[in-house]
Amino acid sequence: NRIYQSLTDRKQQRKKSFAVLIDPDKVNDKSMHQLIQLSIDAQVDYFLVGGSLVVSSYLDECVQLIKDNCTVPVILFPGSPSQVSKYADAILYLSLISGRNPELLIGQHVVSAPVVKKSGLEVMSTGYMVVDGGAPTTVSYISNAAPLPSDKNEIAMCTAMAGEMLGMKLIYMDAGSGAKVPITESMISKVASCIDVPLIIGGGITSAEKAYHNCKAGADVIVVGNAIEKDPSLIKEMAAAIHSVAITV
Ligand code: 1GP
Repeated sequence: NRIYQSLTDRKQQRKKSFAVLIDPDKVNDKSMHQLIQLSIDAQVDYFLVGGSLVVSSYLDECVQLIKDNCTVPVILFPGSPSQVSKYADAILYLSLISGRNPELLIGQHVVSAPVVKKSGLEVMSTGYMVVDGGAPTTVSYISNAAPLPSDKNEIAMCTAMAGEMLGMKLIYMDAGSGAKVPITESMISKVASCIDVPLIIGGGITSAEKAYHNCKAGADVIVVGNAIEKDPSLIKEMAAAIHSVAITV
């Protein structure tokens, strides 16, 4: 469990991590090379690869391209059971604990279990909480489950605690890709205060400042996808902001 160990080690050392999210549907070899170089230069900590849909067949190639060109660990963030690539280092084994759709709580896991097991990937059990991002996001629509209301910190806390006590090794709170409204710092700090496992935050983070404040509030890993797709030069700023938190706290 090399990747999970790195996440918990970093948390223990109060180091914040930056994960760049790559949606295989939205990249090609050329844009990937640029993204990889920028990520190496900025000392990005992880790549997350996946998307709600992934209609292309670029997943394996995309992961291999990263592995061939850098040492940044690649973690799969699958939107569906078909998004498994043996070339990655680890996989977020997501259970949508904010929703009440049994398919995404356990059903798809049953279907994908043999493939995931055979892949040899490091499997990280993750309590996935989709929080209302101000307008329907792809994940809130596709999941067919109501997102957690963005102002109900207590529900978020209880959900995260339940996930941790059920044995989940990570909690990922996500406002959804391209969310209009990212998760509030107050929700992040409340949730961070009641769990011990690493807390991943993503969805609608578009500035280094927001990333910084999320880390201050208690996020351990910041995931950014959309904003970087639009402006890859943000990688440098965001990484610097996120990594600066450990020094100042
Ligand atoms: C989505 O948390 C990720 O699942 C990242 O969201 O694309 O809005 O950065 P963005």
